[in-house]
Amino acid sequence: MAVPSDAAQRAAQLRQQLQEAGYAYYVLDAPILPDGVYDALYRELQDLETAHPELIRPDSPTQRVGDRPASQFQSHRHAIPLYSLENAFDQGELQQWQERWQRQGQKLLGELPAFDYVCELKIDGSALALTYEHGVLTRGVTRGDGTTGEEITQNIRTIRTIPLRLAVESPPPLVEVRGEAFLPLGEFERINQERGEGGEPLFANPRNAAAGTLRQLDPQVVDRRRLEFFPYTLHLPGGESPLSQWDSLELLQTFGFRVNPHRQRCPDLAAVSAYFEAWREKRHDLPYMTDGVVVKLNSIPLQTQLGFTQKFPRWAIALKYPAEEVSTQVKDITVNVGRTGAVTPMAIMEPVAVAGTTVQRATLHNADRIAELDIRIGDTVIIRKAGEIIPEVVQVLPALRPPGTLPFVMPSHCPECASPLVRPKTEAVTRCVNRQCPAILRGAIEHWASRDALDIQGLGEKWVAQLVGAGFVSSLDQLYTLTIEQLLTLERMGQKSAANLVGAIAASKTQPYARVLYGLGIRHVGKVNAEMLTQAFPTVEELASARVSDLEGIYGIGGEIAQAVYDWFQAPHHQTLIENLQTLGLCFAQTLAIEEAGGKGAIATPTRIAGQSFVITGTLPTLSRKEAQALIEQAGGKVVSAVSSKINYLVVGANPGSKLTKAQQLGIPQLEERELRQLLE
Ligand code: 3B8
Repeated sequence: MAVPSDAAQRAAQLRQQLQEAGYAYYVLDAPILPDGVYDALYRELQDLETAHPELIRPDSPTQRVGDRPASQFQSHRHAIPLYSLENAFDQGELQQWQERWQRQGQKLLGELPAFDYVCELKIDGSALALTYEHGVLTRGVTRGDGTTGEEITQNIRTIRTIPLRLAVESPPPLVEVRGEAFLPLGEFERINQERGEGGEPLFANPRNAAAGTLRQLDPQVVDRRRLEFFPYTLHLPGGESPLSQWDSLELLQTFGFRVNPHRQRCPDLAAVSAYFEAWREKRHDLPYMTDGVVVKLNSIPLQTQLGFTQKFPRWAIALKYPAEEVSTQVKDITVNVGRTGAVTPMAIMEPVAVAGTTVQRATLHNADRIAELDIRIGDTVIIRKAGEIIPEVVQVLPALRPPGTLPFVMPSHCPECASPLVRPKTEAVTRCVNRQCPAILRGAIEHWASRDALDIQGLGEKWVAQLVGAGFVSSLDQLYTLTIEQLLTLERMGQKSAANLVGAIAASKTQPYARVLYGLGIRHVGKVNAEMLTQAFPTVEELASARVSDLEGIYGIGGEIAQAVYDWFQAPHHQTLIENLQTLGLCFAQTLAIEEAGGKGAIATPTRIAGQSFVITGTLPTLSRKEAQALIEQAGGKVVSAVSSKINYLVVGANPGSKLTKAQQLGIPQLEERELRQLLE
């Protein structure tokens, strides 16, 4: 069936409008359309393309995120090798580099032409080569070994600062752009937090995180980690290249790229040094990692004449800031069993200051890493605060090794429960798989009680260890049957703390479904995924009976997550746990209270407190009693004067009266004013 020409025209117009709006939003950071309008245009284009798939173009904004994960990546040989840069670590080495290229230049040209330099910040990410054919992005390849990389076009398309089509009327037939893909620091931290919550190993630094993300098989996962890109070279094979690096960067900007704004022309090395010094401290305020400055000869004809050595361009060099690394001694190597059973070796070191903090533990990641570096107790090691976040051991100094040390061997049995550890062939992680392992149980309870999960105040590491040690809690649901009497048998537990803890545990029953789901600690299910899962499956019954394919159908839930959720619900002991928690009154459904709006024409008002009753005691920090009561009533709740087992919450201020004691005895949840306000939001 032929596509109506007006549909084709409209689709072309929408593509153009969306491309311009996306450019304004992502590249210029100056939106020209309200989000709602953008979304409406986007949906219109999507609908047109669904009705007429012939209209889909690879440069359509709808084609940024593919829906089919790759099974593996293809190798691709670079038409022009991707060289890396030679490093200079001080002004002397920089000077030597200048002398070297000048000697070479004189040899080739007889005399030295006038020259200047361009300085760019050295972005600490992953190098990419992008190909545009007739203006359309057709290929994206990683650096790999410089000669051959991996074709990851599908992933690169998700990067919003990379144009799918060059923004010029008649683009050159073939354009190759090179640059650095990177994760902004905020994204890096967000991803690591989510990974921590999901029980996954953390990325050591933004560079590893960017490289790991680019090699993800599932483009939806890539899309959720907002990678960015700064271009730095432009090749026009068979065409006329710009005459200078400076002009190349300008042209890249015209093509619709976001070019790093902190570039600078420098007439000589004194100006280069001034630029380097100016950024030494200031770079820490940038939202991305930089580890130095790239100095390039500006003249491209001169670059071409100088060419490359075996490994590096002669016309460019990276002037690096000293890495934040220090040496210290390893006093011990211990292993830590996390809530997923993952066993992580840790070095315990002489405390040492690095990048502004004192550290005495460093992660050794896994057994392979220890074997690779051959780290032993007693060794002097170099540690780095990678990405200024997690310290890691980067090097052992064998010259300083004391006599009589032995290679470290990973324990074969769990240090907590003595059951044999397992290591799946395809993974670097060693795990304890004993469901009753106290370390796993403690981790699971701590996670359940944590602020973003059930937020049980007062239930920290110390009490969890005692509760598990005493055998009072061997599964999450048993928290809810703890009594004050039991708690009083624990070391250093007083009457007041015991009552508070029982109250706090009971209060957690009112937490919403998404927090409960997150609290269960299913692998890969962090806060964000928990929220998405509860939106898509409003009850736990629906979620528990979902097939992998149903789960994968949700935006942002990739194959790995879907499988993990499915597997979790298949385990009979997890089914029992859900049943028990449900019986205890924990929330396993999205709640929407229905409020009658004056009889006829009832409307649904989403409020969490409709019909619930409150008692207020003591003086609240900012609200008077009347004000607090008014707020509660506006939100559909009611305020009563007497504490009984029927009330839902006690709102507690300064100098509370006997109502507090009574509420504690009854296990009534308590709220401070701040928490009340959150509840009413
Ligand atoms: C030639 C030029 C490698 C690079 C280059 O920010 C070459 O220019 C290179 F063979 O790796 N990380 C930059 C960055 C990296 C390179 C570069 N310019 N700004 C960077």
